[in-house]
Amino acid sequence: MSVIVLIGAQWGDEGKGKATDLYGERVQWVVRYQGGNNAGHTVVLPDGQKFAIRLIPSGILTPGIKNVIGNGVVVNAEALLEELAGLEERGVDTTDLYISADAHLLMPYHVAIDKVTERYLGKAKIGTTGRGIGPAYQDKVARMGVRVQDVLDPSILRQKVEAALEIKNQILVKVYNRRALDPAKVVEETLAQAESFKHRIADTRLLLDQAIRRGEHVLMEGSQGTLLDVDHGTYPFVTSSNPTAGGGAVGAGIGPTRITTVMGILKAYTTRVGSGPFPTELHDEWGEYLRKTGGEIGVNTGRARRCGWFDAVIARYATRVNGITDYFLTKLDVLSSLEQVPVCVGYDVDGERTDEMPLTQTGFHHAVPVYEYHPGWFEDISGARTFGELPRNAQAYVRRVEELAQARVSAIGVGPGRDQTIVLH
Ligand code: 2SA
Ligand code: GDP
Ligand code: MG
Repeated sequence: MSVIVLIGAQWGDEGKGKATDLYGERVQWVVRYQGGNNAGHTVVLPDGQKFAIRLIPSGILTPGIKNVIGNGVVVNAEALLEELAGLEERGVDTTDLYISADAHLLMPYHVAIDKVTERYLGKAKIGTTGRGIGPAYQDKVARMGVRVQDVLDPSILRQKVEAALEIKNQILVKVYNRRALDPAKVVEETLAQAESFKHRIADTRLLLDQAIRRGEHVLMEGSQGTLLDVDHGTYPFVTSSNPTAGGGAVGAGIGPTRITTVMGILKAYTTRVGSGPFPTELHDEWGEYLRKTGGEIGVNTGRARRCGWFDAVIARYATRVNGITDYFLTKLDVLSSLEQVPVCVGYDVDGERTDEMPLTQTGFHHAVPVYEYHPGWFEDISGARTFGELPRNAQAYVRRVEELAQARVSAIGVGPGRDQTIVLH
């Protein structure tokens, strides 16, 4: 058996959906362990069909795979049903989707509070997806959350929603000058939605344990990325969960000793959505070039992603905090046709050179990248299927990334398609 955790090594959108889809052929289970419908994973099937997956594990697109929404996820019931309907409309069999009884429900008031808080913060805003993720996790940690299992007991659900709204309505009305939400209506809507997903509620820890004992393979699919982790990321410009590998054990209920592989997904350059420091960000025509060539637009919100060169400091940090054993280097094709390819190997922080993440957030804000320049390649590499078919300079770039990131590159993406991948190990 193997338990693989697949995580983003940068600020998300590294191409995790495609990677999950690729490894999907080797596993029987795909598990989401954190985040919610703030995620956006793109999968392009061999017949060219493109799917944008938000809350549901990407494994849903591979027939025969069982999919789990783990206890660490926050579930917006309306978004879940919409996504299910959208998949079913396109002929996807959604039978094998199980939802942890202990996952939290993301409620309409979380969305309202996320949006008004961002507006209230003005210039200091986080640049959230506006999906209510932060407020939902706040309630979870404050022990005021509503869990998926609560829909099985309407009187408990009512009590919890009433208690939560007692406080939330004060905030919405008094602080933000918004309308109060009616608890009875919220409960009624939640119960109506539950009719369509109740049959999927399960003790998913037990299901996964039984599967692992049978020798089946499990893939834990991270959303967002290492630098968006609430503990290890560029706080406060982060999401409110733990995408890093350790979060996989917690958010799926699979003990850490059972994890066999930690696969980091690493884009051959860097992108970020939302606010926060980003040392290699390009504000010139090269940033625009990467955005256009790489199609760097948010899957959920349609926001343009900020773009910059590859940052080896971040990659090495991701290797360390996740215990990455292997990398999937994506979007190498986007770097074709550049005279030279810059790689950030360290930072100058207020006149001092460092090759590691600065100790403080202020240090990271001040970090100026130190670049080395690699000769580029002009060949179209999207048809390459072996490492040997890559131009020599592209091979050298990959080897240098490997050396700087301190973990081997096991796969390389040369296009968005499922088959546009070079597998090395
Ligand atoms: P939130 O909504 O509370 O999680 O936002 C907090 C920060 O986390 C960032 N974040 C993301 N960054 C990249 N991609 C994400 N998913 C979508 C995608 C984003 C989209 O795959 O394209 O459609 O815009 C994602 N989700 C959260 C967010 O930008 C904030 O910086
Ligand atoms: P995720 O959130 O990490 O799953 O990534 P997204 O789906 O948000 O963004 C990645 C984008 O890159 C998607 O549009 C993918 O189809 C695309 N993509 C993934 N791998 C490659 C690759 O190797 N080359 C190119 N050109 N596109 C890729
Ligand atoms: Mg994404």
